Amino acid sequence: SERSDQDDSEAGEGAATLFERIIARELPAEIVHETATTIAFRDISPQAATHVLVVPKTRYRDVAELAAADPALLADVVATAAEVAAREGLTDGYRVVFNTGADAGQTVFHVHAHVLGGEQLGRFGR
Ligand code: DGP
Repeated sequence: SERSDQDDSEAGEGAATLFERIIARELPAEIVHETATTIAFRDISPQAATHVLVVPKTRYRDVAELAAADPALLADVVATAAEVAAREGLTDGYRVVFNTGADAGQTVFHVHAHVLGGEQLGRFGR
């Protein structure tokens, strides 16, 4: 049957998420960095001059679940974010954001860090 990506993301372990399909190269993305445990690619709808998503190759629904299950993998995600910032030339700083749940507007339930920079950023959300 027809199912959206968001439906897939809520379907448990059986269905591949959008980001799992990017990891598998089944969907195109502009990949900027990859490690054994993480992948980084440009956000399709950039909210800053530089906007890259860092995704662990193992799927957890959000950063809280990742932290509880595999803190070393969370550290890998943060280290990859720093490496991306260096590669992107974000020498004046950058922001790392994990949207978690509905009020934060999380839409893809495969944990990802947003790396934002390349300009002076506003102070947090509305
Ligand atoms: P959120 O779940 O709100 O933290 O953000 C999900 C982000 O994923 C959002 O900023 C847009 C981005 N996104 C959604 N679909 C695609 C896609 O197919 N390719 C890429 N590169 N980014 C996507």
